[in-house]
Amino acid sequence: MTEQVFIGLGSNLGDRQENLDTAIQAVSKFAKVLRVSHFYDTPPYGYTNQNRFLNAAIEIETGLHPEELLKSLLGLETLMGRVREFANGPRIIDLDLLFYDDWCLETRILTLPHPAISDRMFVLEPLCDLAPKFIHPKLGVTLAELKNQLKSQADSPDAV
Ligand code: PH2
Ligand code: MG
Ligand code: MG
Repeated sequence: MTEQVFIGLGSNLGDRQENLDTAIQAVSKFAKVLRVSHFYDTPPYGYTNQNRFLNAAIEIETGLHPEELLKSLLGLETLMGRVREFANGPRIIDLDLLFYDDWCLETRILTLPHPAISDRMFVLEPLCDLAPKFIHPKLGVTLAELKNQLKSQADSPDAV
């Protein structure tokens, strides 16, 4: 069994709250959902011409290997009707495997930790609800520190 596995959830199409609730319920069929973060209404990051997102994170316990877990998450996205049109575009549901204990790996289908954690407040904020002291196994700093770093970057103006 795993110690600390975190999944990030996001939705910006249809009933966003219902989509996240449905996804969490469905994840609990193949993993034990230990904790759910607060839910955050966030501005779209990356591709900005789309609806706001509802984001959250969950902590789970599982006997599944990371790639099996990823396949279960992607299968659930498809089951919920997700259609991939373009990168960072609108989605009914997005389920990202963020951390699998302290595993660092790069396979054809999976990178651990998820490569886009430290620059995304919509990921760090819910993660910090669950585990502010969790150490990012590649960067060697806590999630709370990453969140503070990102916040101070966003606050400080660029020199011209
Ligand atoms: N997901 C993306 C791209 N941009 N922006 C917000 N606010 N929330 C997301 O979950 C999100 C995003 C690609 O995964
Ligand atoms: Mg994502
Ligand atoms: Mg994804």
